[in-house]
Formats: sequence, structure tokens, C-alpha cells
Amino acid sequence: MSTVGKVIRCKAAVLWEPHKPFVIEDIEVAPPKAHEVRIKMVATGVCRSDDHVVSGTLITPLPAVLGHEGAGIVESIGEGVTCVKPGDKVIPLFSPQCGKCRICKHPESNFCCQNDSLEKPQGTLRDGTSRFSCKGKPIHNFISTSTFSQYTVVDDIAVAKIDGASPLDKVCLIGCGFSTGYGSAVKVAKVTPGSTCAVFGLGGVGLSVIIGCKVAGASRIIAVDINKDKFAKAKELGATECINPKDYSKPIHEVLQEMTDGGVDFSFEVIGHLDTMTSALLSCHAACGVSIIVGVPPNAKSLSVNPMLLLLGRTWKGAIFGGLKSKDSVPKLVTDFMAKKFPLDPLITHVLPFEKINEAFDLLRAGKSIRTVLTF
Ligand code: COD
Ligand code: ZN
Ligand code: ZN
Repeated sequence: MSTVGKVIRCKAAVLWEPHKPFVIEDIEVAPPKAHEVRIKMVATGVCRSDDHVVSGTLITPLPAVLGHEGAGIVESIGEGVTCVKPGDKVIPLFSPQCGKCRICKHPESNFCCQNDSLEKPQGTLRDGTSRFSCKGKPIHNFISTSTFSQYTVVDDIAVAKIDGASPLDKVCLIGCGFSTGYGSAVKVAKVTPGSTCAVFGLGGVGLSVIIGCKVAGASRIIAVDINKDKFAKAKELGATECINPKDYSKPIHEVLQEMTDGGVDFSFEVIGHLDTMTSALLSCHAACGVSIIVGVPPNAKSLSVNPMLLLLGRTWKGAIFGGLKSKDSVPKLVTDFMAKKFPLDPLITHVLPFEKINEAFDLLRAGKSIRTVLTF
């Protein structure tokens, strides 16, 4: 029986308040309004930023359906939607691409003005409401996506149609973690063939930076982590050397400077700590190095920096979603994955049924998983 135009009753993981587990609830998902798309979720990754909401370090209106690294199939579309049709495989975009704002029109920038992340999130679709309700109470959206639900509704500027043959339980990672890391290397840093790179932090995002450095043709990729258990996978994905700051008595940027004739060409901070942001900056060459901030420190804190560190010629940059324009890039990344240009499987350490979402977060918090994919 067709569900088009009807309210769908389904299961979703609702976060009612911070510091509490997710509760699998029966919710109602209203049909999509104009320029909205209702999606049947097939798979979703669990990302650190979802956990930042649980821990209260990322503020978004609650109760909410979290999740922003998913893939699914279009169930129905609202009036005026032309970019997708029912049956299409899609990835929701936490960083939308409206195509009309100043940033979308800028040739290089990607953080569309229609985003609902970071600065004052509303927890709604663009019309200021949500299509979710539970026990008669409206439930908020989360950064335009809300993938921890059997069905979600997104704005049409926040969804990308992808290859119909792609495995959704793998390419869901392109919705956040993989693209954030990979894009930081190929798009933000623009890593050059033969260059030397240093990657601080070997979680799923850091490993994706390594994949990007390798695809871009870097000849040395030095992986830095205080957990040596992370080194085997980093090497499998392209790291040429792995170093642990705990093994040295001097600061790690001095070690890297000595290893690389004064500093690397490109360094990446993929941890989200202020001290490692400074270390990564100092690790790149004073006159030609480029340092990229990928990690966000949970509580907005400031760094004090000597301007001389930049005056000699260093470049210091950062970006959300790997600097990629989402609607344009996500389908291309899926095509590249299908053409085996890069792997995703090594990033997926666990696959669990959606109902075990709290187990997936326990694995993340215990540092036991790189990425857990929940399947519906
Ligand atoms: N020195 C070296 N390595 C360290 C140190 C240190 N002082 N401290 C921790 N580490 C290592 C850990 O051992 C671990 O291996 C790694 O750093 C961090 O890995 P994870 O698994 O915690 O993190 P990721 O890869 O899943 O994500 C890390 C980010 C920092 C990128 C992420 O948390 C983040 O801040 N994302 C925000 C960026 C963004 O674009 N957000 C939008 C939606 S997510
Ligand atoms: Zn994320
Ligand atoms: Zn825009």
C-alpha cells in the first residue's frame, strides 16, 4: 500500500535530553511539504558530532532525531522538487547547497548560508517546523538531516542523488566523516604530488585525510597519534611513517621539522584540541607550509598565536565538510568510490542493527570503533 501523502508511523532514536541514552520510539513522520523530500533510511554512520550533542558540548534544540551520516531511498517528494524522484538512492547533506546564496556562488567556498549547523541551530526544516512528532509532541530535526530514523524528511537543497548501484551501507560515510577528511586533503589543502604531509589524529576522519593525501600523490604521509594501536590501519591506508608523541622527550613539531628538512608541506589537525592545532601549525614549513584545522574543539576556546608564525609565509586554514560543495561533490565521490579510486571498508569496524544505537555510541566513546554503521 502506498505511503505517499500519508503520515508514516515508524521507529526513530529520540534524544529527549543531554547525557541520556537514545530511546527507540514510535514516531510519526508527516508527508514532505513543497521542496521537501521524504527518505526511507537504509544505513547511517555514527559520528563524533552526534555524541557531542549527547554530551552537551554541541547545542541543538531537543528532543531531536540526531544522525547526519546516512543514505537511503526517496519514498516521496513534495511539490516543486525536481532534483530527485521516488526510488532514487540519496545521501542527506548536513551542509546544504542552495545554489543561490553568496557562498554557493563563490567558486571556492562551501558553507552554504542555508545551513542549520554550528551558529544557532533551529532544529527545523527551512519553513521553521519539523515533520517529526512523538506522543503528540513535535520532535526537532538535526542539521538538516536526522538520519537516526526509519524515515526522515529533508529540504531539497539538503539531499544529493547518487549512483543507483552504490552500496548504501558503505557510501553513507560520504555523508560526513569520509568527505570531511578526504576533502580536507584534496580540496582545502590541495595536496600536491610528491609532497610531505603530517596527519595528527587517526580516527575515521584522520584516516580519511590519509586516503586523500595518498590519492593526491603525496610521497610521505606521516601519521601522528598517541595511541599506537591506530598505526596498523593508518599504514594500510597510505601512511608511510607513524609516530607517537609519547615516544619523544622533545615537542612533536620539532621531531617533524627534523624529519622533513624544516617542516612538512601540509599538516592536518584532526583531533579537535588547541595544543595539537598549534603543534600541527608549527610542524609545517615556516615559509611554504599549509596547515589545516579539521577538528572542532568542543567548547569554543581561543588560541593565542605569534603573528611571526604566519608572516614568513605559512598558510593556516580550516573548513567544514572538507571544503566540498555538497550537492555537487557527494555524487562524484560515490562515483569515485564505485570506480575503486578509494576504499571505505577499512573505516567501517562495526555494523549493528539500528536498534543497537546505544551500543554503537558506547563503542565510539570507548575508542573501540572507527565507524559503526547502523542498518535499518
Ligand atoms: N596527539 C595525537 N593524537 C591524539 C591526541 C594528541 N594529543 N589526542 C587524541 N589523539 C588521537 C586519538 O588517539 C584518536 O585516535 C584521534 O586523535 C581522534 O580520533 P576520533 O576517533 O576521536 O575522531 P574522528 O576521526 O571520528 O573525528 C575527529 C574530529 C576532530 C574531526 C571530529 O570530532 C570533529 O571535531 N569534527 C568536526 C568537524 C566537522 O566538520 N563537523 C561537522 C559535522 S561532523
Ligand atoms: Zn559528522
Ligand atoms: Zn547556498
